[in-house]
Amino acid sequence: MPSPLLLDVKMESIGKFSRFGAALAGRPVIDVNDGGDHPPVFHGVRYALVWKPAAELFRRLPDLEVLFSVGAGVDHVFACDAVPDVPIVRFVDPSLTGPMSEWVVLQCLMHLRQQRQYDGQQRAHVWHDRPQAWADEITVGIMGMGVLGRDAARKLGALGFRVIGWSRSGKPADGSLDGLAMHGAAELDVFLGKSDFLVGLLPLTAETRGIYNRSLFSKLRRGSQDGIAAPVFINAGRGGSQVEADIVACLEDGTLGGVSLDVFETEPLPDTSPLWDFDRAILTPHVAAASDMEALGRYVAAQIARHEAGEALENVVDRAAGY
Ligand code: NDP
Ligand code: OXD
Repeated sequence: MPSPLLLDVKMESIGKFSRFGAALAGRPVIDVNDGGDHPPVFHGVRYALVWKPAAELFRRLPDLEVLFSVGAGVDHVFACDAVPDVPIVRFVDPSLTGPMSEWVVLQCLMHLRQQRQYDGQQRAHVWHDRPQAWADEITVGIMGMGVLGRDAARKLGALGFRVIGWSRSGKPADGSLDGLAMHGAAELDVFLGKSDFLVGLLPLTAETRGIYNRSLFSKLRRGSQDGIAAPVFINAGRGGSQVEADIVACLEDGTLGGVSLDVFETEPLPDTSPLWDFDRAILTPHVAAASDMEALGRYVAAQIARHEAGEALENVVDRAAGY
């Protein structure tokens, strides 16, 4: 009998459980949120899949061997106490990467083609053509050149945008950048000074908390391109990396021309947030790349099969770095 997979997943899309279960190929599942009568300690449970798990969960899993994250990010795991000393495997899959790049490309095009301004003209029945810059006049700076940043870079590059990237270690960007790859604090200002559109695809760690703030926005390239309200900030990494009071103030005083945000300091975004009411703010409710449950089930099953065959797990988090 295979060891069960324990689930502690608080997200709406986990509703599609049937496809998830089928993809697990017969492995039993214990859902700690199913309202059932669960034991205080889950002896014999070697695997768990979590999203924002209960703070005390890990104390109930003495036999845990591998911890899986429902998403690519693992900040929700490190927010817990007593994170066990087992490999933490994050979700990396084309079903996540592709949609994220779609979202990033969509936002860059919305700002490039001034769609919000044309929406306003449409509402006011105004027929007026605006000066238009082209993609090859815009530099998109991507903060976070990991799995998601590299794919977005490739796809933006294919549309003609100039793309530059910034990361922690400056690992080679495997050809996804034809522009500059920069890294570390020393190169950040140069990177920002070249960026018309700034895309955030960083994980949330102690180093990246609050990194998108007024000081950073004020270093973006200014006064750039025809008609476009720039610079633009686009974030789908984590809301904890952005200072929303600064974003609001920077939209008000023109330090930022526009923003697209998928992630927020508090989710759901409180009804009282001024961000809701800016024409130049495009907001989506943390949906840039939702985990597909069937793909996730297949992924978890494949990783467990590797583990049980004595092969190395893939996409294991670096605990010291926090992502
Ligand atoms: P990766 O781990 O593959 O990439 C992370 C990138 O961030 C790497 O390039 C890394 O640098 C860089 N980085 C990390 N810390 C720093 C730092 N202190 N300074 C500079 N660069 C840093 O992650 P993914 O690309 O798979 O995912 C990124 C994030 O996207 C996730 O952590 C998650 O928060 C978010 N996400 C959001 C979703 C949504 O729907 N909104 C969906 C999926 C993910 P280096 O290359 O040197 O290691
Ligand atoms: C993720 C997310 O980290 O959906 O995958 O935010």
